[in-house]
Amino acid sequence: MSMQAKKRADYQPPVFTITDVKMDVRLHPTTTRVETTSQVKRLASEGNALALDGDKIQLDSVVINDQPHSDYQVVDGQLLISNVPEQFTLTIVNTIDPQNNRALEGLYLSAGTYCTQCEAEGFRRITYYLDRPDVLATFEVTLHGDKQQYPTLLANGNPIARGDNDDGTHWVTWQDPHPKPSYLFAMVAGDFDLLEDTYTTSSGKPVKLELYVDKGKRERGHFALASLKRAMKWDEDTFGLEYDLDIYMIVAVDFFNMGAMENKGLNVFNSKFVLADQDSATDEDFFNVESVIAHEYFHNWTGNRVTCRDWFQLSLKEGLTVFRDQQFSADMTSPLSNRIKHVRVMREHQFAEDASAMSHPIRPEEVIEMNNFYTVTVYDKGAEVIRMFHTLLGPQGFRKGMDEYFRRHDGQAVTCDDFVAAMQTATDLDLSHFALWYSQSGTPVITVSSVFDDSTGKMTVTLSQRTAPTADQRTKAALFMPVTFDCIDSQGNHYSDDDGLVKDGMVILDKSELTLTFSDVEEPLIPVILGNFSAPAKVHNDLNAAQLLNVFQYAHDSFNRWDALQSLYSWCINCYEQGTPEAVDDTIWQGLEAVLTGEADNHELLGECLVIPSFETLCQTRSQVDVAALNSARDAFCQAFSVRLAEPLKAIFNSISTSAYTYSQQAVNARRCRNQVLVHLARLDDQQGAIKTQFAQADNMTDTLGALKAAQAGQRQVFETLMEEFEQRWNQDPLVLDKWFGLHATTERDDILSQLTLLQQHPQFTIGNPNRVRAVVGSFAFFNTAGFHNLDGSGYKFVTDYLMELDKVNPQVAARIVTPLTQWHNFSPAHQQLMKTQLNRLLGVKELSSDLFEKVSKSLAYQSNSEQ
Ligand code: 7MK
Ligand code: ZN
Repeated sequence: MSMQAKKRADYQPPVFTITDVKMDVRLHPTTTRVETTSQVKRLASEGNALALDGDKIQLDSVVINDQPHSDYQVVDGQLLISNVPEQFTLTIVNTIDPQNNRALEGLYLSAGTYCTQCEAEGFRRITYYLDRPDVLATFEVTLHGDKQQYPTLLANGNPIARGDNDDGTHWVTWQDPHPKPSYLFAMVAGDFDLLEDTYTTSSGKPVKLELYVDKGKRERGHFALASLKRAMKWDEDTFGLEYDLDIYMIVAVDFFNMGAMENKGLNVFNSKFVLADQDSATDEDFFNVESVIAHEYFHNWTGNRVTCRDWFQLSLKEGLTVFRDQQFSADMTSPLSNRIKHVRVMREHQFAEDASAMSHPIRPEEVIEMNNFYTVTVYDKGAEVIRMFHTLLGPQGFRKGMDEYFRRHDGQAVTCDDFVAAMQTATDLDLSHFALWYSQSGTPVITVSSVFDDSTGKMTVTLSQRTAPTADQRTKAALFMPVTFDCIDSQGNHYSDDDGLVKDGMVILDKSELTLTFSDVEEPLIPVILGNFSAPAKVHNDLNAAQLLNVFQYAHDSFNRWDALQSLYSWCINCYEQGTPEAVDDTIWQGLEAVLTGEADNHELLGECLVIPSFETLCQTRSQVDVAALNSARDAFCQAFSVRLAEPLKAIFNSISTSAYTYSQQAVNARRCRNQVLVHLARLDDQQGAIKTQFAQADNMTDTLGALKAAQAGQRQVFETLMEEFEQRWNQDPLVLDKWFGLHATTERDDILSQLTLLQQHPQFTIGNPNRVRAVVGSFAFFNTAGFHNLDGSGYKFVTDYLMELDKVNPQVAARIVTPLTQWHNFSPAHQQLMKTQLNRLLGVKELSSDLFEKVSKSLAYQSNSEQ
């Protein structure tokens, strides 16, 4: 393992390439034998040795053109083979140990299933290879395994032959005709239930669809399969993209580090993004299944057919594919709640990452451990950048750019610059300035300031932008941003600017400052910007409570309306923090009451507007946070909200009926709204009955969990009773139990650490399963604000102790969970000290993984903005 950073600027094309690979794999728990025969060709003249990547594998033999070859050595994990011809056949035999592979990278055996994960650099744990995305080869794979234990043997592409061996094993040969990089390689062996279907593409080609799930879980797979068909249709309709093999397989496994993986023709999924039925899955789970199924399917074009030249270009495929899955979800469900969901991710997580030691552009400049760069910046900010192209070009222009991208680059491994160049052909706008989004990190802040002149009736509104220095970059330049602009008065009239700079409700902010003028104005107008979150920026717009309520009432853009209430809540919480809760006066409560009564039938908008900003979101507009003070201010405001608005809240609750479960958008919105109202009612002593009734009567997991979440905010005794009942009902179903683990781990209580210890002793808990670890330790570190940030330091220490154990088992998951500790700079000096103490303990660990090393060492070296 290397602790050395690799730099984007140091990219070199490969010296050799591999065009064809034949693999023969004999599965065995501890000594799986892998024989790999590759056609190797020299591309560049300099350098003699062929350098192959390898990790944790046992080399048995090297053969070149059928002759044993001994001129090789293993140096720093690489196999250096000297004295090789210009073009040759290379056969390597090695063994690997899938059973003891608990990092879940490469080939591993968990819960009786063999499975692989190769992105980003896991293939080198299977055999020595040119494990880089710009080496594309066709693969033919023969898998041998015990016929009883592993009746299903899968690999990429189409099955071309199968048979039985004399020793009770059987074999299947798979051929993938599409050249691919090694990170898209996959194999699976197990004993599954199978769901089958077919899809006929728009040009009339039939495709076999196969979904493999754990025995007994077949009925929970139907929604995923239906989602796949919707995604296939959508990509044909929206982008003219058809599937390109005869068979598309999805395998759901319980042990998986991430959400899912787009291996060519053979997706592997974390079972939580496949299995869903009304009893065991919430509306949110259904949504996630559909969106992750679509995401992996869309990768077939954006990722597989056109792939990344090197890992610094990860956003080329991920930002684009996230944008595509977001558009799909918006079309399948509803645009507003989708947009709000993604903006919450940006504000709670991406802005925090940008303000931390791990700050990086969507196309990172340097990387120690690639696994650490599957980030909200690369994915979600990357998708926001693609969205800006879409906004600027319009749907047709964007489609034209995409067509050109595929025309130029199908079958190639390319860069983000190649993507921008293809998009450029679809527009007269100069996109060169836009390239800065790929190289500059940090969150731009747009400040709105206005001057109203009573005597002339003129008003000017100035938008200025600034990006603060980040850990990785000191100097910043002005970005190119499409900014929606709406200007209203207190009666709800809308105004146009004198010079027509605002076109179709949008202005381009491409310099540090821009001024708009308005004439014939009788009162200070209210500027409303960044509707639909048109650029990934923060906004400073000093509106008072009355103005924010005006925005809610009159703005054209629903996102702006929602956002105005979020700002109002944040302002109110600030009053509580400052010890002036009375500033939240009757006019404000009446305004909020008007929101509730006025929108009582708009369940989608109201459901979102009733969510008080999370602690994490509130942190983004505050510095040196005193956790207990902010937390109790937020609690106090929530309490007042429940008491002051009890009557309209009860009225809404009673107006939404709970009819038999269907997963339709209208029903989802109604349930979300009702459950959100219930959380507010739960803070009232006389409403505990409503929670118990809902829990007892629910015919679906959404309402069951809604009752539990409400109970978590309500009386402890009710919560405990319902949680016990839930555990008895679901203790044999780990995927459902994760919800219970998560609720326990995020409950505020004095004895939370002993509770966590109990959870870890639960029969279903194991450190080897990432879903369990995330549900217990991850939920605590990310979302149990009071417990994690306890000023006696015990929360930080608990997480750190656990990470020390976890790092030996699964460094990738450990490095994700360490994130909240690395964001010490958000908090007050006392917190900072305690957090850094724990980070230092981690850094002192012998044989710390490169994953944790990179994040912990960067975090400790970081001088936060306030210290600069
Ligand atoms: C999503 C990579 C894979 C983080 C979020 C995913 C991963 C990590 C799914 C694994 C993916 N290529 O499709 O992006
Ligand atoms: Zn992806």
